[in-house]
Amino acid sequence: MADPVSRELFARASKVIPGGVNSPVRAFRAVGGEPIFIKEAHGSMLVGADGTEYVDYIGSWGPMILGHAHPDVVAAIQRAAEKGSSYGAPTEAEITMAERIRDAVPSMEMSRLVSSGTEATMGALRLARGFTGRDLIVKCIGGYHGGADYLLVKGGSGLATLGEPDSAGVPSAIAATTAVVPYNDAYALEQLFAERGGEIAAVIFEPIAGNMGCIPPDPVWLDALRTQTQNHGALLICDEVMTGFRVAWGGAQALYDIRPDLTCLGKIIGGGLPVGAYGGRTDIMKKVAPVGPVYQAGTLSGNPLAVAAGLETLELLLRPGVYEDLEHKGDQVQALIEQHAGAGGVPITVQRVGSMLTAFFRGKAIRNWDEAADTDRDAFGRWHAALLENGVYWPPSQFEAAFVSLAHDAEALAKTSRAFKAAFAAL
Ligand code: KE4
Repeated sequence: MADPVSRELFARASKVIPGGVNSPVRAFRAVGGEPIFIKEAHGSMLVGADGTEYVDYIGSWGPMILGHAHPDVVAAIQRAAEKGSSYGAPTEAEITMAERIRDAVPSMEMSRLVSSGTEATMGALRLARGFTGRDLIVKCIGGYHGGADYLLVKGGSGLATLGEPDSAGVPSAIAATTAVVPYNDAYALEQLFAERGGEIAAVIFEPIAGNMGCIPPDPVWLDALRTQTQNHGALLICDEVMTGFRVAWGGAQALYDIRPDLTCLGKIIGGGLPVGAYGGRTDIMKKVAPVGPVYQAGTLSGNPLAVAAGLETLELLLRPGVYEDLEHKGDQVQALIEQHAGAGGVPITVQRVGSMLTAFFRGKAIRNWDEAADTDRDAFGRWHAALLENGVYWPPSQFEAAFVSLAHDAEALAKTSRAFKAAFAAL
């Protein structure tokens, strides 16, 4: 049960904002109850509207890998703000960001900054269609790549939670330009290419699925993605909005040795401020306006404050041992879930890559959307509510990944352990 202050705020919000939230998943509809409103955050902690502190495993859905309100990031934003908040003209910092992205993710020889992950995937897909002269795009059932019409086809994340494979308002003619295959299904992909390979502009996929819960890729699947696109003249687009700089400095493509044609980034590269990016092979990126015929633009693209926050965040992620530390912290959280679930006799499968993980309420491994949907969401909802009662704010959906930050210290993990113990016992 949400605290009285949050309940009052939610009632007020619901009068002027659809569902009382600015993004559906925040409304707690997947877990029941009403959302806890947040008034501030620091390190690994969220502070609720009534002052209650929670160990945070949402991490703003990925960006807050350093923890909240990191002093160096705050200072970088303050310094930038004192010089003005937006110019609508190029700055040196944007060059530095593009160079930093290229150095970290070598497949991104050139990149364009935008203001969200949705814009990044929209830009990449329009570019793929413009470059290939083809219309059909392919995505995975349960994959989520933001809110563009042609991507809201059997979506994951919020859409999956809503149980609506398509969104209202998406014209059927637009939806028909998107084909879907199950995640980790190389055979289905090969079949689709055999039937329609000549029509396919691109395949866009999450190299680690995060929007149906955390599902690592099968090596055969990864190989089929690269082989099939290569053999049929289609582009391979890695949507690393969530995994970029999360699972490794070079993202999931570094972890699994993938060489995509285009990559989408977001979240962490903005350090909590609105930044997305798409980029890839120079010959493809040179099709983007103003040098090429594929138009894409944005008033606040490359915004000085957002780029300052992103550059400082990336700088701090370059420190030695950061990803080993994130791996260790992620491993500790996984071990705590398994320990306390086991003690409570609750069938749980934890799937994790580095510091992103999901506790699936199912006793078997999950490889795709259908298996993710075969989870006990009622139990998940009760577990989520019990965690909140015990001071842990876990992502309010079975179909989301949880995120551990560098700020999750021994004290935060001890609080988490006590909350896991109480929550599993309460099931
Ligand atoms: P945004 O437009 O929300 O910045 O990014 C869209 C997006 C694109 N690609 C991937 C792989 C993503 O995970 C996302 C957004 N992720 C969700 C969390 N699963 C955002 C949370 C929300 O919708 O409120």
